Amino acid sequence: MNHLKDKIEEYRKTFDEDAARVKDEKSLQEVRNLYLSRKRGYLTLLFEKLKTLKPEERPEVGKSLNGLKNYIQGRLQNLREEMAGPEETLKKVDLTLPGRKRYWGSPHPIHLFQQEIENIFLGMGFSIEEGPEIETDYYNFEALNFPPHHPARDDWDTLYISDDLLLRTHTSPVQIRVMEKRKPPIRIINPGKVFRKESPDPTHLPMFYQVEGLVVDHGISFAHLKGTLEYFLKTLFSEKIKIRFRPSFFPFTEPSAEVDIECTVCTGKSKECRVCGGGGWVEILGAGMVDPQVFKNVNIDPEKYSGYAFGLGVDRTAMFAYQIPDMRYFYENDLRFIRQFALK
Ligand code: FA5
Repeated sequence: MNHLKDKIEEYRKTFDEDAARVKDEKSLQEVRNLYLSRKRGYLTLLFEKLKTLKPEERPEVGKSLNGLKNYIQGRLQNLREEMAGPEETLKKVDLTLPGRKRYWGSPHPIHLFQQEIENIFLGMGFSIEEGPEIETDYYNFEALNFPPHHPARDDWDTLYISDDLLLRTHTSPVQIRVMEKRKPPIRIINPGKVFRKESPDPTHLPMFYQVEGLVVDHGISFAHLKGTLEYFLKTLFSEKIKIRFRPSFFPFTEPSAEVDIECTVCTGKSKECRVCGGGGWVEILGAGMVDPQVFKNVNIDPEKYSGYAFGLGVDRTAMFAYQIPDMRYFYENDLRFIRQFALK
């Protein structure tokens, strides 16, 4: 057995010396035959000798022998490629295959969509405000005219952190924060995350984005609200988008409305549509004229000023803008989906 092991080591060395002398196809073939020829190649002879070893000795020596064989074959292949030169290598490359594009990443589709919304409002002279995601009960509810224990609070499935702190359920608290520190005229939007204890489904998420809007000045009327929202939605979707204002209730606006657009997923043609339930309309925002009690809470005189406010669901609106049947796709982070929105 030791004799065979010595031989394997010896051939490894002599092969390296022989390989170093290879300079053309002929000398390469000679070295190959010397070691690998099926009749009298050095390695072929060693493999035959393997059979003479005791069965328990064979695996170890067999392994080294195979290692040497792989080494010699690999080295000879490299030598052949080195001698072939670039033209031969090019022949092996399929130039008709499409190139591999490197993907650099891109902002999230909801972020891009939010920017589109912001740009439309910036163009109308609105400015952008921010507010905290963790709110007090006062800003999320009380200052917005929800008295403690009022049943209207049940419409907002709230995640409480303590008795007084909560994850904001809407962006409306920013209305109060802005009116507390600034006096009219006010014309702002506030985009941001909101949270509700809800089970996800095609049109509901427990964490989603809203854009709040607030305008306060002398003589602001419902006509201003309607005209602004119509202009906004037509710019965001298209001139042809069908819009519907429906009477509704919010404690902080009076009168209040919810705004629906036609379901762009089925365009009202499918009775089984999972998105609009066959009704053909989908709600995307709540709105109304700022309630006089809210003005009083922030020391703005409701006799002198009036205003409107709205709160738009960004994810829900994006779903209809891109005709996506399920809002959850935005957050599953399947790159095949996400990359379709990437900035080019
Ligand atoms: C509100 O949150 C009010 N703050 C809106 C408002 C603001 C009214 C200012 C008046 C004045 P609502 O709960 O309806 O209202 O939500 C507003 C929008 O957020 C909905 O129209 C919808 O587009 C989106 N939305 C609501 N719940 C969800 C949810 N679970 N998942 C995704 N989007 C939602």
